[in-house]
Amino acid sequence: MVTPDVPNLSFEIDHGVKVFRLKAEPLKQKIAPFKTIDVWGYNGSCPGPTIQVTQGDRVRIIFDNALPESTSLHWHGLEVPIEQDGVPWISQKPVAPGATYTYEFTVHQEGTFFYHAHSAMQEMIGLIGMFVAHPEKPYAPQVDHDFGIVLQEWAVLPSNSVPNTASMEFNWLTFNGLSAPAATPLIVRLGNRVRLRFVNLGMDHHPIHLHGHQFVITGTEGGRTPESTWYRTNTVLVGVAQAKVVEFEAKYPGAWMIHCHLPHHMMNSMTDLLRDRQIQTADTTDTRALSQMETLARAIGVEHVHHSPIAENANQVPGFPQDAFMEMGMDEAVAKPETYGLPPNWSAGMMGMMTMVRVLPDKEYEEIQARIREKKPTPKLEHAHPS
Ligand SMILES: [Cu+2]
Repeated sequence: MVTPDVPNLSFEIDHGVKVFRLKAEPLKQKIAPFKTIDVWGYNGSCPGPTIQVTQGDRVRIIFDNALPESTSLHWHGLEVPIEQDGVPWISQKPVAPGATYTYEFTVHQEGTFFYHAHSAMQEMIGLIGMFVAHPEKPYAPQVDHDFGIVLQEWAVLPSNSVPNTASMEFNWLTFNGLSAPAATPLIVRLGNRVRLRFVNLGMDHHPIHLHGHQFVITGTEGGRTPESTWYRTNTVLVGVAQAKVVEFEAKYPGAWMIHCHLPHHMMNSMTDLLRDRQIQTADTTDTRALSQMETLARAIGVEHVHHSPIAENANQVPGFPQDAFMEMGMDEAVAKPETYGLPPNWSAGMMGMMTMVRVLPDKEYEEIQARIREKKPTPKLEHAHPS
């Protein structure tokens, strides 16, 4: 199981116990090529590194608190003894800044869980990570690809870097700590069976939609669901504090979107764009204004602001513009082996809580896997600026 853009947490074995080390600390997180924010995470990552164990494992987590305030670790969904539950003052004393605390329990469950600070604002500034317990006996049918995705949302005003954790208005939405198009595409082989595990710790429920395929919901935060409950769908509501696991056969080749379908969650820095939109509305045919906007955009890593055609009389149409100036192509800024071979300006259509599953025939699949192994950069696109 892989969590794209997030590392796995390594462990050592001590007399049969899997020993993990987690450190909560403040971090700078580059959520988009032109946006770095201040978050709190674990071991240099937000969301924190993924813990993977096998059902039946005894685990010990040695936890260091490098935050400026007290915290604790809660094992969300896991049936642990009360003294391991990680709730300040109820099941333990808070872990003071600079202090170390050891958790230890046996994982008798299987499924998709997570760990997080049990303090509301700390959750909203990023203190969450995935905890996956693989079953003793593999699930049937077996999958060829298994991906984990943590859903988070941030309220960070333009020119600010510290999320407002008390806000109800979110303008940056991330999969595994990255907004589209920065999130790494999921690479799967045509004909393979794919599992996606979603975990949500935020203020909103996210209806996650997959293009071009039907999936079945095979698990929740409570573990595997019986096959008799599986039904075909293509959108799964991942509620706050929930995990949802879906599986599908990757039957159709292509770059298929996976995204939250809330319209405002399919945007980046919405407040920025709305402000810019008003400027543009003054005279959208003013090419000078547009080139100024392009220059500004390039300074922050955006290759161009928009390339979709606009009607001659656009300014006379009530409601214009809607999405005309939302496109922000940045293929080069987000290029990596997993984006190799996508059509020019692909990144212009990717924003917010969004990624894609690239279903690739053998030859293309092997080519990208080889590039990933060799860490080969994606060559500069010949038509990065389509006209
Ligand atoms: Cu959403």
